[in-house]
Amino acid sequence: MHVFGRAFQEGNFVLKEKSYVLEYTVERIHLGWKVTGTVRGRPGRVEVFREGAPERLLVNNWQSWGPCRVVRVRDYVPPDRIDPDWQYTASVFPEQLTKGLQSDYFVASEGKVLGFLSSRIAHPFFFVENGELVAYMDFFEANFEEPVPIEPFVILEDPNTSLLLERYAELVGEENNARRRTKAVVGWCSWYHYFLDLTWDEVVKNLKLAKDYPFEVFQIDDGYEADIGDWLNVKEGFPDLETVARVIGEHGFAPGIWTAPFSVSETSRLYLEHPDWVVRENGEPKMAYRNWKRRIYALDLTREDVRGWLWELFSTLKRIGFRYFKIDFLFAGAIPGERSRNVTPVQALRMGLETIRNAVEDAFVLGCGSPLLPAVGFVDGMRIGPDTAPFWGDRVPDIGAPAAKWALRNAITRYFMHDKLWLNDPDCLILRSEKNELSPQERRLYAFLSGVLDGLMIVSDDLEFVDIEGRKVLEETLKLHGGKPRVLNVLNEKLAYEIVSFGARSGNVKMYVDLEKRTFNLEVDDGLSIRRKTVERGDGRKFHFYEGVRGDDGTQVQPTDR
Ligand code: 7D0
Ligand code: MG
Repeated sequence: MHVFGRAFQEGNFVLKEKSYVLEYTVERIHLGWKVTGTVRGRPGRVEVFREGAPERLLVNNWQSWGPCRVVRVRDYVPPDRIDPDWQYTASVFPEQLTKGLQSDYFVASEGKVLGFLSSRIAHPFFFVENGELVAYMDFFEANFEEPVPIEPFVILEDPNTSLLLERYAELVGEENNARRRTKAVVGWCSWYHYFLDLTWDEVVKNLKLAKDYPFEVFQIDDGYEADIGDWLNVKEGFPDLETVARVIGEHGFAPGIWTAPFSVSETSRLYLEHPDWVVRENGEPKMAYRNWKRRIYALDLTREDVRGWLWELFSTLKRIGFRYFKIDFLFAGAIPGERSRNVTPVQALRMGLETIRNAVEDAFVLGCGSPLLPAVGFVDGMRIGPDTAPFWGDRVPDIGAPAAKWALRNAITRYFMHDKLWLNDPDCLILRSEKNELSPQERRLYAFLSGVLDGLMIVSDDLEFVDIEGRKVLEETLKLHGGKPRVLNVLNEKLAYEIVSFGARSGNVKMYVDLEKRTFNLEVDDGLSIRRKTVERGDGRKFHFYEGVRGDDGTQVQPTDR
């Protein structure tokens, strides 16, 4: 094992290269070693670590929607083409994906976790080349006259890989001053029923029905706005956003709203008025991605005027009553390209995230479509998987496309980030009995597993279609919530997981879930000899559910004060 090209050894070292000087320390920490240091000059791409690649590797994509999965290193076949419309969801360096196996930020293998503790300036990642696992930090084109900190790197070893992943997340949380809210966010979101066909009548209808649910937050998603970028202009049929927030607040919920704040549609007023605000390539506006049948550009977040606009936008939304902000397609803020200042794309992204955080003060921010490490410390919650869907998605490829199956897989493999980097959002529960291809068992599997994993609990249904059975599923789900989850066999390849959660509201919970067979088995033990009942069957087996409620989850999203 080599660190900065030198056989592994504790101590202080200096690496002098033509274009940069890197001073670093390798020191022992609990369960392993930590590498810290500073760099000056124009480092470009720096090799941090190198050793023989293990047989199986947990590889992680850089942003919310991308897969986090176990790969057999020798069998890995890179894709021969990356969809240019979505290339930057796959990587900040999409060109290299056809050349080999990449993992962003960390990797795990049996008994070992290698990971970077931050992405403040550089993009840190792993690549398998010629049977070797190599870690890099890429500083893009940046040139540092004064030394800047490198992204700290850790090597962790213990037979219990789950423990190591949790330890890694703990270190990342400390390093980035992670925001730590400990209580549940339970709510409603419009997306997975209404998609872009949201209407104000349906919002009001659901607000009335929501009174019977334990929701804190009521969030409108994509489908209210005039265009991408024109967030304060509503589409036809919607009242102004001040009214939207007021009506939601009057029904007793914290008003929530979706935006894609670093994205600008080619058709938007924002772009027509400020064509100079977007990231460029060879002087021309650069497409960040294509969606809504349009080219989407990325805001240049290094511009003072852009950040002024962003601050105005979010402080206005806060002032008119919104308290929960789902901010989406954040990767756009970090695409490589020409910006007003010579900082890295990662620094640019963080300038935008910092501006939003300052504008909304202590309102709840949910990151989505977001590079993971750069967002730690700015967001309260984070989507950690692809979109769910009202279908299982057995034939949907595992590349970030909507599917209940792949959303759940990521919720499992990234479970350890929860409560350490942010609150994990496993994406919405879909409980309705109509307009839903999920079987009753698949709905319960999704909900119960989300409960056991302790993340956000957001329902996304036309509540008119949620029957007594759906209501019961939500009630049972909330009893499984509130514990400390651990996935015992996170590196298994069969998508058959064994998960425990200590101290959930109904007691200690054990859940076996098989995402291929779509079956589960759930056991609850409250440590007392109280009555237990059989509630559900998975895979033909019975499991037992104990009565009783424990713990408390108060409100953590501020209500709008009026
Ligand atoms: C996830 C993708 F991989 C690609 C994409 F174009 C969108 C996406 O999910 C976002 C977008 C779909 C919407 C609204 O436009 C929802 O808010 C969803 O929850 C997000 O994750
Ligand atoms: Mg918790």
